[in-house]
Amino acid sequence: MRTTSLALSIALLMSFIALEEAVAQPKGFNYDESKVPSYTLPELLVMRDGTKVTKPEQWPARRKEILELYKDQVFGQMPAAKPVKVLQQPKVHQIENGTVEQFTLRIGSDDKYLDLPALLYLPKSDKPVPVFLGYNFPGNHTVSADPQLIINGPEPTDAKHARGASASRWPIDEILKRRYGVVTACYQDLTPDNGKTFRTGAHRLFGGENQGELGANETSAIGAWAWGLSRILDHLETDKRIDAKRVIVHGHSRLGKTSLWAGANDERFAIVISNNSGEGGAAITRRRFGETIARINTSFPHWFCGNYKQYNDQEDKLPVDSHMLIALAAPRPVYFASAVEDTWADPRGEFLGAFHAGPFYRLLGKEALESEKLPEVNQPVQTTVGYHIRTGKHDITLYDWTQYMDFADKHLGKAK
Ligand code: GTR
Repeated sequence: MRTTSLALSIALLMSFIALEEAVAQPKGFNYDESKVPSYTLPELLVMRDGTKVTKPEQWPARRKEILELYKDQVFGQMPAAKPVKVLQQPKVHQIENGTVEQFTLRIGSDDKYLDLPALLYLPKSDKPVPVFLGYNFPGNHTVSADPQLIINGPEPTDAKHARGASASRWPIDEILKRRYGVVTACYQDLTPDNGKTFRTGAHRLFGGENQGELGANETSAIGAWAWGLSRILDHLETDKRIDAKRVIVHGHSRLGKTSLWAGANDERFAIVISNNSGEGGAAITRRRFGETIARINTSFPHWFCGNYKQYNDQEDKLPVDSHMLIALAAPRPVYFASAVEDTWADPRGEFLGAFHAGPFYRLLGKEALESEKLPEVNQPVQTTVGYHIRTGKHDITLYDWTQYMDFADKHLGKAK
């Protein structure tokens, strides 16, 4: 009797897992490691004219080449900075482990601007604090159930946009207790995540009144989101309570692609963290495992520039791959996280992207991932290039945050 009910429970659990996987694994894509095609990665340490890169002095020139390729072929041009100011006095209140400040950043000139509602948590500290900077998905008020958080827009009616809806992704108290600050804004308040309307956000400030599909190397939505993170950093540099030399840029999924691109362009970010970023982020695209270029360009045509469309089903023609995007963070610490059930994002591909960026780090005298073998589950490796794969789904969890804080303590010094 007991055995039967146990067998039933296991069967139920298995069917639940299968259902979960079916949802996370769109059909018609490869999830079988033995079917990954053989591929050759573009050389990281060879200049476009064929010169080998063997000395640290050659790094800036090679870095520039890779950055230009990414601007031209993948994410589009990175617009020049615009002025940033705080619009009115922040709304401040206390919580158990620190202070909450809500304010609006006005980005741009007096006649052409974008107003971005921002949320800042500061721990109790009498020293300038390091902060984690990253966007949230559904709105600042979803970060915590705190009733004092301002809702930007109408009162939400669905669970996904309710107060505190994404609180599990923002363990604010744990972060504050470890003396880190948190600054966030809703990514859609910067640029709408919509193929038709994305130019109604930050793009208005970049000039050019394009319509329709993205131009060849026009700034993509990911490009605009990354640009916005740098504008928030411009503001953080003016706040004496924040140690602007210890700003850690992070993001999950599409925002993990964004944090990588922000860190590549803006060397003021002290650490770059990319959580479950998958295709177009940390994953080696030539593996064609899970999501592919053709699929992402079809589902999200506004995420990448026009030139990127020519690589649909032509991965081998792409002059870059994710190891090169990751190498743009060097010599700064960079961290990647995968999740076992997140096969759509290709966990092994994410790891290999980080692994193959290693030569750039070693050239600059830093330690990188040593083994090509995927680390054991829940066993983080925290050299200057850090990585873990945890149990569970596509998400950002307290487990992920704990590793990020350990990594930041280790590489930037423990926050006080
Ligand atoms: C998926 C997309 C992924 C990832 C994810 C997310 O639909 O295919 O590349 O970015 O969205 O951002 O949640």
